[in-house]
Amino acid sequence: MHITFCCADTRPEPWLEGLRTALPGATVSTWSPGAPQADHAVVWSPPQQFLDEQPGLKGLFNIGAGVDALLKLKLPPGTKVVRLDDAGMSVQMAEYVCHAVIRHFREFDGYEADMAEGRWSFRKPRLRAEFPVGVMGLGVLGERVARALRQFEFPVHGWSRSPKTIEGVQCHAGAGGFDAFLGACRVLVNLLPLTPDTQNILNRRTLSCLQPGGYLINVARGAHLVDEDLLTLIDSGHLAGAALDVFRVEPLPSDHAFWTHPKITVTPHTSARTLREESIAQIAGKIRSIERGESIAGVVDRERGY
Ligand code: NDP
Ligand code: OXD
Repeated sequence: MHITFCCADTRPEPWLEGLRTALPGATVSTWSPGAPQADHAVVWSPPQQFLDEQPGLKGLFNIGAGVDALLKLKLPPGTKVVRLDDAGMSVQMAEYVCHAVIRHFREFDGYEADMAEGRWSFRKPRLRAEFPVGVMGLGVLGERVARALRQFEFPVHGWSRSPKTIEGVQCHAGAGGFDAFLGACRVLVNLLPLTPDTQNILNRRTLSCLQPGGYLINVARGAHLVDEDLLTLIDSGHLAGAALDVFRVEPLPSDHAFWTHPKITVTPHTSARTLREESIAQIAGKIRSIERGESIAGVVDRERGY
């Protein structure tokens, strides 16, 4: 069995070594133009030439959860496209989102500013009931985040394409349930995949539906958000601010208004990092299953886009 590795911005050696250890007997190598056909590929943002030259892949394993960049390419029709299925990401995402919600709710940003000025001053406690949090996308990451927020006793709403039942979370579904979901939330967390249906979904109209003093946490993809609309709504006072981890252009250009806006927190696409060991174990397990003719979880529905 031959496994080829083609991942942009990733040091190949530890991955190759890990895959060789997890799949003894397999030949594992980095792809270069003209390389022979492999059985499976481990990829992140591969060039189109790679896919054109590897039409017979059985599995194309993305080393991230989001497959939007991959699905923009022309993919071999018979190949299974497989996303990372948690692999240590959901706990990181829960940490990031709970931190962002609590930092905003408890005004820790304000206390940091006070400390910088040597000021000892209390802020009035806020009521959790007045900070309902909405999670857009209740998949592998969104469900974990919604459950984690419940642990802190925030009222939690969730929105997904198909109806869900999650204990303690008020679930809304489909286009018909979208505005009621938004209107029920003051803090909005985006964990949707980027698809033609969800591109620009965080815009002036939808963000205006949030309760006054709304706060946005975008941890999914930059192209979900219309940047100018967020700035307009913060500057008009309808939104209190935002914590942003993902951007239309990454790295975020140095002259972008988000860098210096006092009500916006920027992090460099780091809310849930790919963990190498967990990811290799998961991918190797799925390759073994495919080779045994078994079905696997995490196969992307190309029509749906996630
Ligand atoms: P999943 O595919 O497991 O979940 C996607 C969820 O979104 C599902 O609940 C799905 O509904 C819902 N959904 C999809 N389309 C729509 C729609 N049109 N309307 C309403 N709901 C919709 O994805 P993950 O939870 O694993 O990941 C989510 C995204 O997070 C990734 O696609 C990626 O972009 C981003 N991400 C960001 C990272 C970072 O570091 N910033 C790290 C990892 C991921 P249903 O359940 O009904 O299908
Ligand atoms: C992912 C990401 O999709 O890192 O996994 O954003």
